[in-house]
Amino acid sequence: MHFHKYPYISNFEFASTDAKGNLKTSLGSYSLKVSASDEGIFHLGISGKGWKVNDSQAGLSFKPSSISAGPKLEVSKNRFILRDSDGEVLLESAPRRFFGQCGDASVFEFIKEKADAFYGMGEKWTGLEHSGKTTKFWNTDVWGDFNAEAYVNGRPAPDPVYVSIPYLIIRRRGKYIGLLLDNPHSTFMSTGFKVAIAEQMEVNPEGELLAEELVSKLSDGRIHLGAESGQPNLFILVGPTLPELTRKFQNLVGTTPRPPAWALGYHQCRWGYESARDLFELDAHFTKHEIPADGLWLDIDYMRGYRVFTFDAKHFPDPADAISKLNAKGRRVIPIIDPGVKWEKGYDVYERGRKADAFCKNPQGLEYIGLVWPGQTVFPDFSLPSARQWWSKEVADFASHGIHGAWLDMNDPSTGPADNDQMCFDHGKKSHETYHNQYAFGMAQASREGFIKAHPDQRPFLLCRSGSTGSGRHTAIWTGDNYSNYHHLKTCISTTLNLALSGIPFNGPDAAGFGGDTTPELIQDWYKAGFLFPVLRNHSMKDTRKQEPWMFGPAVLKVLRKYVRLRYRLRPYLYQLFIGNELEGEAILRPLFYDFADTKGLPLGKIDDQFLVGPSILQAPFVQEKQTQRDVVLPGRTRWFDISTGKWIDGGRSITVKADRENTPLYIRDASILPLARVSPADNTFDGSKVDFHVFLSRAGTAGTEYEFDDGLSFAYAKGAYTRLAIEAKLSRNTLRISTETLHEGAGAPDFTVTTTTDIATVEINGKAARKVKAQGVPLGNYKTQTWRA
Ligand code: NBV
Repeated sequence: MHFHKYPYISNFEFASTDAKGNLKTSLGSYSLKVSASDEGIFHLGISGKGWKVNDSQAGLSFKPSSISAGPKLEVSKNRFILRDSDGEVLLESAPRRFFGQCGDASVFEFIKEKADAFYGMGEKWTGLEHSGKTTKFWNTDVWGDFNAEAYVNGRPAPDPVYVSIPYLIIRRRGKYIGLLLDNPHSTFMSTGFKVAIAEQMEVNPEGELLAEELVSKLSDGRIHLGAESGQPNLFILVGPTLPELTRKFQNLVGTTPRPPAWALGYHQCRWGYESARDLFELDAHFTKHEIPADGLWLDIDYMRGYRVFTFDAKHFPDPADAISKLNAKGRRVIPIIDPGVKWEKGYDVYERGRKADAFCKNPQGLEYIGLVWPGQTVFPDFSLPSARQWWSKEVADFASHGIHGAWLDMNDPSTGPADNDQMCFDHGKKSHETYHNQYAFGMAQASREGFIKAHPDQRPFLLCRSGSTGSGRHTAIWTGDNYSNYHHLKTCISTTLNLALSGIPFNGPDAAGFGGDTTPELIQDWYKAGFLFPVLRNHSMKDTRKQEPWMFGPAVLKVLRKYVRLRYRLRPYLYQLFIGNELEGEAILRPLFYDFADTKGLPLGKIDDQFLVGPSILQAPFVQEKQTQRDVVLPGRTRWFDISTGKWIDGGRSITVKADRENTPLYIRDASILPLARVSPADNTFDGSKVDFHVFLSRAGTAGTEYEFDDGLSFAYAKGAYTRLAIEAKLSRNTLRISTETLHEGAGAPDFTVTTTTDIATVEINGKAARKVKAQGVPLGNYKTQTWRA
């Protein structure tokens, strides 16, 4: 597989349309089916010789209907035209350049406009905005497939990486359009086709060599979305706003089921944690240093000779006993699970898999063998329902040790030095390419089923390396093997934002870098930047400098602890964002332009070192080495509350802030109500019913939100065991009036306090004077507050 070479557009023959709407090329006639759903999503399916079936496992929720209102799509007379409901052309092709074929390969072409901006594309390490890029979608094992300069320093950034989601977001004239290729094969995209050969000659999309003066005229170029093989299936979504587009896209690919609250806690991992002793030691450290923590992770060394679903007896004489003791201390144990099964006669997991005919075959019909941690290994064929069934049973047996989550690694799939081309699917009948990008999806799906089988009343937490369209329904994703340096700290922001816009809101990087040695400065900056990322896991590679929070002396420990505690204080807010994704498809972390429009002189589309955590929190962390000050864009016609100073700042402008060891630039949007946990600083227990509503109102006016809680653990919420209330806060003069309305009460009544920032003389809660009480929980920032209760 070439990562840096792409099907060349001049080799494609562009199809014509006939009277019946079929597409014709010299290879034959292809049927084109255009359908639309009520939500304004269009599907274009092309089938015929060579493209008979869609091999996608994404399982999209698309219900065609006969809409009359909303956007309109016409594909006829050799052209593609998409119009908005008001008739404005949103996207179009040039005449007879809409769909091209080159053997098994296919491409869709659209005219690009000069001011277009591009986002999404799943996991990309190449920045936030994707203009002028040509990129492939093929899951890689980054350290195995690229050289060190690329994966350490991003020169050039490795591409493609672990997750393949061929979804392109176009921002055009203030509107947002989404294009998704529902094709699991190797796909590609380019956003502004302009090929230069040795920087001498330029070629336009039609393949003619251009004179200098023509190049600039045509540099608007074209947009291409194509595949090297597989049935062409394109979904077209019209926002028109980015939140609407994201909600539509999330509902199409499936939202992320609400995780257990402990998954949103702090996680400690390292390649090298291998035994019960290691985990008890970690637990003792967290207790001693009063850092709340939920997850203790085990890397490959806990296994017996790297055999999946085993424990080394020396390290874990009684795994269930050790795990239950740790669970009793409030810690969860999350072991790594690799897909490779040791190819060994007598090893029970291998024998059962073989009996179930669950392993991938090579073209000879023999078990495909790769070379990974356990030595020679076979690989489950997750394309087969029967193999997924077998795997989920193995997972369920393993989970019965008291395990409620797993770390799913190496599912790119990584087969070591063995080329995975020969790894075929469906009993050897389907090429590797058909399921390569979906391998991790199938593994996550089967693993989730296994956990639910073992613990039907508990939500599992899975963290997976690779993935594809829809993976978010089964698992969270961590962004693979990064490095302890500022390049990775900065780029993890754009990577996580684009993943969030591509249907994987539950993601995050290894904090403070996997490879290389972190430094006291870097780890502090990393925690300050990343403490509210959906996944917060400290992970590092064997033989690198140890990076547990207490490894850098008391001053650094103090800073790291402060941010972990703040995460726990804000966990109910994060939990709301996850509920918002599950129910509505709302993004969790978002770029500034998700909630705010550009204002004069303040374009937001390229800001890649700031982000929003839900609608109310804006972060602008220090992500450059030795940076002493930075500019912060405060968007919108609103005010922002600076938690470091307790001052309100007008939005719609950029300010300069100075670096400060203990503080990070973090702002709360005016008219927000943040639900906070009322827990003591080191406490990691979750009780959503005990909440503190922190009201941010800069002047007379109203703030409102909804708050939902459940047991944070089971599926009972799906049967109604949740409580949801609407909260409104009205400030006039210096009286704050809080009113709550219960929208649903399935998890008992909430016990809430209210925290205010300003010199408010009186607070009324549901019509009665509230009394001042002592605050519970760490302060959000350096400003005075007052807590009240009914
Ligand atoms: O299991 C060892 C590592 C793991 O720590 C890392 O997080 C994974 O991304 N694993 C890769 C396999 C070996 C990497 C060189």
